[in-house]
Amino acid sequence: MPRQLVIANWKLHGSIGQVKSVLGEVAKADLGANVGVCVPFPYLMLAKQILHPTRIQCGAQNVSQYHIGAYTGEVSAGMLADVGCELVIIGHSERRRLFGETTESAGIKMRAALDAGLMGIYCVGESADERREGRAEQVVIEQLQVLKGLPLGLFAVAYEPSWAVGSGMVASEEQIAPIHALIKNELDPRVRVLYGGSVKANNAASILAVEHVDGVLVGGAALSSFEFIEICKAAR
Ligand code: G2H
Repeated sequence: MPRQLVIANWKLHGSIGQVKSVLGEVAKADLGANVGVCVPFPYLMLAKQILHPTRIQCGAQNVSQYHIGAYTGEVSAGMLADVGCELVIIGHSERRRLFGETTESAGIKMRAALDAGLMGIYCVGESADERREGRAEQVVIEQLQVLKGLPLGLFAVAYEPSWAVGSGMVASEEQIAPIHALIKNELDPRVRVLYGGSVKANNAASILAVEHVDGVLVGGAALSSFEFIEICKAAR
């Protein structure tokens, strides 16, 4: 069985000092998992430089759907690859909710990322209302449609119910396992499916032990080298 993946999502956090101190510690640690760290754009080259001697991959948290041209403020997949990025998170619930990301635009970004040789981490997940209304499965299936036909092995899916994101409320095993199974059933059993939403050092082992969980996407806890290293060590 391939090793589980642990991906850090720093969101809008960090500074040169924090990147140096946290990633410096992470780079020195003996991590069993396949690990990636997604930092804000300005810190990508520094992160790459620090992580270069390790197997830890470096990634961004968004990418443009455009390749080149008059698109002020955009960063292309080719530019990410050019600075040594290997990963990019696409369609995170915060981008969908706060910045108008749609399933359609996220799908275009996934193709742009894969074309540039990046691994796409595509986020799906329902809101609290959608779960209450019994629509979690339907929402996730709709979000997955844009992945149909993409080459397996070049992307992973992160199931992040938005009510669990940054809230301290972790989805239960009974909520995680069926959605992960649904994602594999909808795409392919070999697609890696990560769980994201309030993963911490003290709950990582139990989440990583849930059936069909191939790894975790970690937000707040990834800003502490101690917590993040503990989470990586919990991976199989
Ligand atoms: C979910 C997760 C990382 P947190 O957004 O993508 O963040 O672990 O802070 O809930």
